[in-house]
Amino acid sequence: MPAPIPLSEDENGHIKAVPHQQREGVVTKRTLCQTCDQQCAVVTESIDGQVVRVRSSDNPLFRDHICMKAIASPQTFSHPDRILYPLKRVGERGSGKWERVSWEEAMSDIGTRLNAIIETYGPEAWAVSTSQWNTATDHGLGRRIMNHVGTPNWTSGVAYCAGNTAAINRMTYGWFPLGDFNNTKCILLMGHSPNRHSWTMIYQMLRFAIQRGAKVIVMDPRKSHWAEMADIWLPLKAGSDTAMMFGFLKVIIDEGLYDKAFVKNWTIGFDDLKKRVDEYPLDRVARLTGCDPEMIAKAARMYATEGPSVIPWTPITDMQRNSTSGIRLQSILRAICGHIDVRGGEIFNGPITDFVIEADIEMHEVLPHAQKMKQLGADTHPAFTYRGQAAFTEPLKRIWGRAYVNQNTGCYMANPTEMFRAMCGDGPYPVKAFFALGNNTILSYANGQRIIDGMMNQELVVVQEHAMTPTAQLADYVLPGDSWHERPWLSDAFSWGGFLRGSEQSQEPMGEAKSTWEFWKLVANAIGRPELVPWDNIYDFYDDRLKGMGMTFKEFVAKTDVYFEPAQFRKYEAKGFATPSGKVELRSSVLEDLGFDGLPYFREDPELTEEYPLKMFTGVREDPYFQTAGRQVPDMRKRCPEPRIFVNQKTADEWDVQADEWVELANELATLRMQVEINPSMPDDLVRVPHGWWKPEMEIGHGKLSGAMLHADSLMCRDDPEYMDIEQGIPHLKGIPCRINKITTDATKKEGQADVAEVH
Ligand SMILES: Nc1nc2c(c(=O)[nH]1)N[C@H]1C(S)=C(S)[C@@H](COP(=O)(O)OP(=O)(O)OC[C@H]3O[C@@H](n4cnc5c(=O)[nH]c(N)nc54)[C@H](O)[C@@H]3O)O[C@H]1N2
Ligand SMILES: Nc1nc2c(c(=O)[nH]1)N[C@H]1C(S)=C(S)[C@@H](COP(=O)(O)OP(=O)(O)OC[C@H]3O[C@@H](n4cnc5c(=O)[nH]c(N)nc54)[C@H](O)[C@@H]3O)O[C@H]1N2
Ligand code: SF4
Ligand SMILES: [Mo]
Repeated sequence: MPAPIPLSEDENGHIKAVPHQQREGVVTKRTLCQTCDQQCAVVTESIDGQVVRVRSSDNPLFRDHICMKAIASPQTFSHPDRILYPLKRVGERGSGKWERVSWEEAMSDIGTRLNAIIETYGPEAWAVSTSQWNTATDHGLGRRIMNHVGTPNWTSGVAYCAGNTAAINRMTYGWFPLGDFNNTKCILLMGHSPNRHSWTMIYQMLRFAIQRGAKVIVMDPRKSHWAEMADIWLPLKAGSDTAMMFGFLKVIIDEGLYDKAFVKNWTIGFDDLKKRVDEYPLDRVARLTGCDPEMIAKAARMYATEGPSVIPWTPITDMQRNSTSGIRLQSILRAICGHIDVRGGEIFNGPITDFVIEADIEMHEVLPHAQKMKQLGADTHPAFTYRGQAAFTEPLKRIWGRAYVNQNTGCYMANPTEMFRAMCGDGPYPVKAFFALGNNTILSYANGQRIIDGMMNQELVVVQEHAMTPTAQLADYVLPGDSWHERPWLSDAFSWGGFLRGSEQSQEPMGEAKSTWEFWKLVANAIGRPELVPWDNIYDFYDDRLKGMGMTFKEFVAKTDVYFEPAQFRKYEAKGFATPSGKVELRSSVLEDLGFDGLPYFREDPELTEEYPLKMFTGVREDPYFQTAGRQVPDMRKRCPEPRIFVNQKTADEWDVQADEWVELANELATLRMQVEINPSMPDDLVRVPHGWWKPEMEIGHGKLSGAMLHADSLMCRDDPEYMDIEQGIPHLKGIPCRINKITTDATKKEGQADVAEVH
């Protein structure tokens, strides 16, 4: 096997792409990187059938759309610890003992056991958690099988990130629009902070927009690199974005800066909204957010009048206890300022004509109504469940021709917290079979301990992975997933972008790795429902979906880098919006019918206590890793070897901690161990906690989970009602009370040191 080419570094340790040399025997393929959801167009180079290098695309449109994770991907995918064969648990669940089995043996047992569980407890006892992009080749096949079998209990990481945004945007105008970064004149970043190695494509697009003269407003408690270059930086308190947007609206409405004709003709509920906004005079907003009222007013005027403006999608507002109101206020701002479905604003891209979209594959219409209503969370936090989205079926049909169009896979999800409760036996009915596909479940939601308990309480746990993650360690079967080097792909940007792109397969799968699409085909066979997947292989499947466009997948990829239909603006003038009223619902009839406030509101965080006087947020993504993945890759790990909290010097002094010191970070749920970074970007009394830490080199098995029990933020993320959004039921990851403990006792000190020593 040829060795992957090592990364080339400059004198600062930064990654340099190696200049492209056409070497003899090198085969190049045009691909879409799927290490994160950006899907950057990149070129793979293979020698003797193995990808050894990944470089930037030759298409000038995509120049420099590449980050260190893509460049490191040959090293990541050929890592000696990669899962390459099906593994079956031997011994107790979580004992860390495995034997290699064939796919046939694994799938036959999985099929038999799944059928037995469905027969005993009902189909809803089968729950699935996935990632949107790690399982990109799924293309809705999993939902299709689940819908036919009769279980609504599918959830995903997108419940906290972009999927839930899509579902809530619909409450206002029936769809989740996408920013026209190429033509915008004003960008409002609500925390969102892409950089060279974090969402590289968006980073490049934002930079180009600024070079063209676009204004930038940044809301961020931390002085991020975007805050430094912004026209206006609002250093708001963590978790106060919703209050801030009320301040924007107060100024915009009072000063008449909104699009009056649009509001008159295309919205309902403006007077009610105005009354609610009047409850938020600027001095109140200034108190709630900690920002200068004059600066708030300036920013609001800039957003309203110097547009067309965009509020790029951001997970920051997805993960707050006022998240539904926050996302609603974003959409209300866009709408009343006239920034929707206009050039340079936020555009309603519909499904591509003559293409079989994922909603057509998913077939939500076959799941009986009674089963839809059983979806976990439907009663308590329905916003993104079938129940919460039911009012959109008719409007979606009217506008886009289909009753169930999913966007970012997020519009028909079970609520994760309710799902894990049911897995523990504390739900309305038992969940007894759990599949995690490309999703490190224990680390990727809130209240990780409950997820562990829920997994331990299952009769069948199946994980498809690249690595022996903490989640895989509690499985009955760990099945090898292929990588994006090893599969073809057809992307419609999860029905969000309105464009279509293809990715060539660069090499054969290593070992016995299979795509998630193939996994689901095997599941359909194993449960005796082969008719649900009538395609022989993924190429047939893609060809079938492209048939209406008159080409095969291979023809499509050979010809096209990006396929899109020319943008049309103000499409609502012909058919209205995909809401029950056909208008932009400033006061949401859907939320009201579900029993919630139809207008946005702000709930203040509970008072801090003496025990937990600090606040923490999870985030500021780490360049070398994608979320919980990649810490086994040496070239990446050396850039970010340990989980580090950021605090400023003042907070460090108050808590008597030094740079690089190992400390405990504690709250009601857990005590983690992290290293201190004194970071001047941080405000007082706020702690940044990195997301998704575990150490693949540490001991596996229940109770240890390769260091996850010491380092995973999910263990500290609260999902009790005080710290959850009401309508969606997602946790507040931007302002959880906590404290710092010095590691004092000899025993813990020793353990702490051992932990550190193991890594170096
Ligand atoms: N507590 C907490 N929870 C969070 C967040 C947080 O900050 N804190 N962040 C949220 C956000 S923003 C997101 S986007 C989600 C992310 O949630 P996920 O996307 O589910 O999480 P990842 O850690 O990226 O990926 C999980 C696993 O996929 C595996 N994998 C990678 N590629 C492939 C593949 O091609 N095939 C297969 N089968 N497996 C693959 C990786 O090895 C990794 O273990 O988590 C959300 N959850
Ligand atoms: N290298 C790399 N890149 C990634 C990822 C990765 O894991 N690794 N993950 C990708 C994914 S899935 C996502 S969702 C994105 C997330 O990427 P971003 O949207 O950039 O989110 P974060 O990096 O978590 O935090 C961005 C900023 O939010 C600020 N912030 C914290 N709390 C608040 C708050 O309450 N309000 C406001 N307004 N700001 C706040 C932080 O100070 C920080 O500067 O990154 C993507 N890019
Ligand atoms: S930002 Fe990096 S990891 Fe994400 S798709 Fe682009 S190259 Fe891949
Ligand atoms: Mo995300």
